[in-house]
Amino acid sequence: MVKPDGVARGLIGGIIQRFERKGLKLVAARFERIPEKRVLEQYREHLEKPFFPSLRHFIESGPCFLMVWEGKNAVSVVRKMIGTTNPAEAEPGTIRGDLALDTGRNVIHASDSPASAAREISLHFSPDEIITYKRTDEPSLYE
Ligand code: IDP
Ligand code: MG
Repeated sequence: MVKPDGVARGLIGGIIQRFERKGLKLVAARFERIPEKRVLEQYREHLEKPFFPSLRHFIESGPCFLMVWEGKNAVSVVRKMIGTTNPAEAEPGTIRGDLALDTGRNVIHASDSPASAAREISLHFSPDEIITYKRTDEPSLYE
């Protein structure tokens, strides 16, 4: 999901374009201010961390753009594309490496494993919001 800083900076379109051009398929999306309950649930592993209050406050401060992307090894591919948590250390060419400076304003969230992806998708989307369709370039994307 594009976090409130990425939305405020007008980065949604450029981020979508990166994933589309990679060959990933967008199967669900929503633009919303995430309610407190789902913010706490999404970041539950960080509840006791010192940065949690500011993280939570920031995520609740404005709208986010939530997306589900599908494709071969989508979770690990997307994690590589977003770059490391601290944008100052993120490789150039990654989203955080190209577009951010500060850990607390790192523009984008992505699930860190297939298990957390399954959990986060079901937290934010109902099954009928996940859309099945074909991209016409699929035969050229996969061997
Ligand atoms: P990730 O987003 O790369 O998966 P996590 O360790 O899961 O990184 O942390 C979740 C989010 O919490 C980060 O993206 C960042 O916005 C925030 N965060 C993590 N560590 C710190 C920190 O040390 N200071 C401030 N914010 C942090
Ligand atoms: Mg994480």
